[in-house]
Amino acid sequence: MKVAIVGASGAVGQEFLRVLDERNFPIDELLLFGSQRSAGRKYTFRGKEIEVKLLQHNDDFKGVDIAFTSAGAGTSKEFADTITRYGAVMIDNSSAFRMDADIPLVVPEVNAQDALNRPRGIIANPNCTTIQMVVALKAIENLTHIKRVHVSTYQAASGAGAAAMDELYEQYRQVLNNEPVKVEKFAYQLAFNLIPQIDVFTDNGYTKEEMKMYNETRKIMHSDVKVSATCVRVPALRSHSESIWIETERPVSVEEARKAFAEGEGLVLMDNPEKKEYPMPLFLAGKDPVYVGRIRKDLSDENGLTFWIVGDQIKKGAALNAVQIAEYLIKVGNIR
Ligand code: 11C
Repeated sequence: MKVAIVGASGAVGQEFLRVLDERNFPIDELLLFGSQRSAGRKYTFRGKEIEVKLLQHNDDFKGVDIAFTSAGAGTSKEFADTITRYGAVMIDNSSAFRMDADIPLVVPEVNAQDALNRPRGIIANPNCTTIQMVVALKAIENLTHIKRVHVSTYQAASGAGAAAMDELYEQYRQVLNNEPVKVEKFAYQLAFNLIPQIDVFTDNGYTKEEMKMYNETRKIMHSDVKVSATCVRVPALRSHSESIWIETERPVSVEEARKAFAEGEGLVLMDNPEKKEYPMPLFLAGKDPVYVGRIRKDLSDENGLTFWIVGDQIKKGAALNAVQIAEYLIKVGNIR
């Protein structure tokens, strides 16, 4: 398999290198691409040093089977034709194509088969908050239809990239040293704070991030579910957390939900209130699954259930989900 990573120097690009290696992904040749800024950097993969090439409109993607792209929506749009021209499957982590009718939007635990129908050779990887939420929702949707979701997210600095993670560290250091706090990657100081805005506001008062949760969830689940989200940036480093309330067609008991989550693909049940066991971002960074805990009946709605999930934003929320899509294509013999 000839594999390319576009955006190799970013937080997600670097995670691709780790995930591909730890999952023994079959690679004969790995190509790394980046912008002017990262071209020339060298990274080691399976003992071999690979230099990042400048992403250009040329024939570099000839012979490439799979291209994982994570360099922003603008770059994905500009280079999609160049990347897919010779038959490479482009698995794109950006928001560029997610809602296009002829581009599948895939979370393997939920709708792997959608990846087989890709007229433009592109498969979109959903937004991180959507990915981890639909993995959990699927376990309940298998029992009874979910009609409504209310969700508040607690999103780590990692969602804004590697430089934003560094900025959070720096801000804590600056505050503790009584130095002026530098704010570049976030709208406000994030250290010792919460910011109830991720991405820009849309006309209905919701942010783009919140509308992604609405639209992407419906597309992935092939569902008429309504999703109302409040997305908040919190000073955690790299795992996103979500407080989720669902209304189902028929009531689901806590015991039934626990069993469904425990057996759900890609999920780990961590729900033991007596022992103070519940998912927390500090302890779950770097892990593959989505963790579920704090499962309760909603006190205001017979058909309501509420729970808490945590998933590593860079892993399941980005690189791991994309690699799992590729693994599925290999498994069913559908790469070319
Ligand atoms: C964040 N979810 O946490 C965003 C990052 O559409 O892929 C990913 C944005 C996207 O800031």
